[in-house]
Amino acid sequence: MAYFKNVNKVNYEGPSTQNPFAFKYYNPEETMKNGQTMEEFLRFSVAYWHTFVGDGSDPFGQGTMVRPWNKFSGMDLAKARVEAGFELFEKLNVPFFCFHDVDIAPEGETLKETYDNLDEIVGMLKGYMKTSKTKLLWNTANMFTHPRWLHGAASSPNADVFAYAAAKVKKGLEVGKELGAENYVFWGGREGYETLLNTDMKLEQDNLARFFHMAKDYAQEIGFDAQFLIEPKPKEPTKHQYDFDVATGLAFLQSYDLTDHFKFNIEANHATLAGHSFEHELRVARINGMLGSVDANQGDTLLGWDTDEFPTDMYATTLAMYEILKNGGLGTGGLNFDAKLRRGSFEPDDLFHGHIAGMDSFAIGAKVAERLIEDKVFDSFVDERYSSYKEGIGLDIVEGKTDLHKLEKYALELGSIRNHSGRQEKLKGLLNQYLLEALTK
Ligand code: XUL
Ligand code: CO
Repeated sequence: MAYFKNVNKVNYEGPSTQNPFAFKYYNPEETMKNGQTMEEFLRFSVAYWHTFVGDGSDPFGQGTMVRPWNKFSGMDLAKARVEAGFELFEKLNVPFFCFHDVDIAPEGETLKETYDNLDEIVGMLKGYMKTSKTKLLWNTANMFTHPRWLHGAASSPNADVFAYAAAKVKKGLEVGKELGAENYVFWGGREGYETLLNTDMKLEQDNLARFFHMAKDYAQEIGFDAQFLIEPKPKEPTKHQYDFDVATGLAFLQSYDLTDHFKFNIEANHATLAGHSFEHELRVARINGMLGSVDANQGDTLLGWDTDEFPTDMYATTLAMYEILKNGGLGTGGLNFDAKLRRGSFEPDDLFHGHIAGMDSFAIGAKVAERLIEDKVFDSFVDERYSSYKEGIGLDIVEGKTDLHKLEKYALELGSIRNHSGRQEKLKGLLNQYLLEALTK
């Protein structure tokens, strides 16, 4: 059955096309400067939860999304979503998708029943994946929706909940292996606290680390070599989440000897919720060798919550691609559209409009960023800005050849200190020039 009757395969038609169901900038076959095709480099992925499950409900109103598969329920609905899924993947020509366990199959009355439901749908997914090019970028366990997680999962004060969470992740790792997932994601939706008055923070964090170690051990035991990823988010749903941002997550991984097994999945809107820019989080991860994957979306600067919009801000996509190119790509990671349509964009066609806009925006970002890097627009400036560390006292500092005695002696002999302009406005103007040039070429 065709669920998206209005849309045929979405092809690249170039910037002047009038066809709304065509790519204007994303040309999967175009070779980038690094020799990879855009498809190989950008590694786009569809998020199962927003695209096939999300109904558009918000705290004030019920769902609005018109989805032809919603005439089914239970396992029939789960199966219809798989059919709709592969139709959309093929029409959008995306290489990857991602899901939480509960997105693909309904939870049963018991854990065993949940496993059975999962097994049936995983079998069906596997069948579809045999003939489709779309692969699994990552899977994860939803440990935040059901009431059992009300105090957390691996950081719950209730050991039974910890055990239940462990069972879900064990199953998730098996499913990931079965479907050839390239990564496995942990996002601690309820791993945090509401008030310190009832919280043993030390035990909760120790337990979270124990949980990650057990997951890593089990993955090794079954030969599942996916990259593990932590997805930082400061708050929402909890008031304070332990995976607050990349820097906090990194300190956690370092404290608990987990850095060899984890990288970060960075979500744009989570960065802004933490008071950072998207590129800041990518930079922190990159310079620490921890940039694994990206949840591509954007927030709204006028709103203080996670709006998960499809990414269309070309400054953000350009500066994100700048970091990703500097990282040498995302390795086994990708650009997963953890993005949902606005409540008013309720028609199935809108799913295509959202993804096309997002894919085109990142393609523009990639093209602009690779030119900025090739022309050393910022690099040459940054290089010059730090040139005092390439010789004399600066080189001694960098090479560890000084101490406070030597530096004091040097400072006492200094005449006047001369600083140089940071040229922020000039650099921003250059960024505009490169963006516009890429768009008009
Ligand atoms: C929630 C969020 C999650 C993770 C996976 O804000 O981003 O969907 O990506 O659990
Ligand atoms: Co996400």
